[in-house]
Amino acid sequence: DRPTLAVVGATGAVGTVMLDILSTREDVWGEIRLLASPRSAGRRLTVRGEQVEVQAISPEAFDGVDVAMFDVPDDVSAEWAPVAASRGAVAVDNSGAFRMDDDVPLVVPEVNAAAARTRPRGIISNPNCTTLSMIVAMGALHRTYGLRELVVASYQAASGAGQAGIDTLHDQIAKVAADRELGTRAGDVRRAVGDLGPFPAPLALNVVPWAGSLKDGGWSSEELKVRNESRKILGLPDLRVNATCVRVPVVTTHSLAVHATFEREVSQHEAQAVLRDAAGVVLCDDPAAYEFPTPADAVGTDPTWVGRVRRSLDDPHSLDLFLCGDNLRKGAALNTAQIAEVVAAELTEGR
Ligand code: 11C
Repeated sequence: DRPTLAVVGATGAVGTVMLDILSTREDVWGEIRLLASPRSAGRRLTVRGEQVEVQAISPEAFDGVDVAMFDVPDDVSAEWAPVAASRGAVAVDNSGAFRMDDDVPLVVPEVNAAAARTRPRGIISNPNCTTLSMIVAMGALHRTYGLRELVVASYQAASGAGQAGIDTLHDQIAKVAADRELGTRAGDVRRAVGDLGPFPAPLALNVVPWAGSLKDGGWSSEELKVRNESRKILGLPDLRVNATCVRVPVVTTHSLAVHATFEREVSQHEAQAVLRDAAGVVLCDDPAAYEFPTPADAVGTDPTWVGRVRRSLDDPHSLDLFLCGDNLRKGAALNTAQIAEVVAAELTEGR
């Protein structure tokens, strides 16, 4: 009598990782149903070692489903998550459609698992991958020191923009790889890469200080998500947050440089111990041995990797640190799966 799971959007960049995660984590599910747009219906995908045929999404497709995970664009979630909920499923949504709604919890199990129990609309939101790549570690430090302010610069991977982002980065790298003169004159890389794909500037041989859409005051939607979602997850509505979100030529794994200020005085060694002991966090911090997290080493793994932990030279209440997290795993599919497992445990308890 194990709960039935529906995965909506199993064919995208996050959905593909989701099927891998469902196939490798401890299995708490009965039936796993794969749902997608009519365009993808009929495809066969492998989950838990078995071929499952993708069904076209419809209201009836949610009948008998206990938990429905959504890895689809905002507008698709906005339409279908309420349908799933009206059919009796708990919707766990990885889009931005509901995250800031007061009656929808925004959940990171290591930080605020209990919030998942109060879901008046039957919808639970999964945070943005940039927020998720730092929030488990920042939650642990907050529990020890009391967080007051975050100043963040992100180094975001191409796959944050989905499969089109991955394909664009590889195509651009192929175009620039052979020409050793490139990167020496303004505009030469731009001319060489041609198609920019989902990015507003070349990503190969470059960094791009932009992700998301333009909001008031020159902020990007991504920067506001980091601020608003961190406040909601940590339960700190007045937390001061300034983020600058930057895209870098990395396929998968977001990194963040964080300057965090706390109520209490911090110590480097104590903060390292807090991070070492925190569930879901790996401390990788021995610069003398060149040990610090990098996307190339963290990709494909589940934890948040933290290194370069330093106490501010000018403020005993502040820490500086560098984090890496796989944006498709903890940043998206893994956290969604963890939330779904929290709900599954609750449903199984009640049976
Ligand atoms: C990026 N973080 O790296 C974005 C993608 O709100 O779930 C995810 C957008 C979101 O471009």
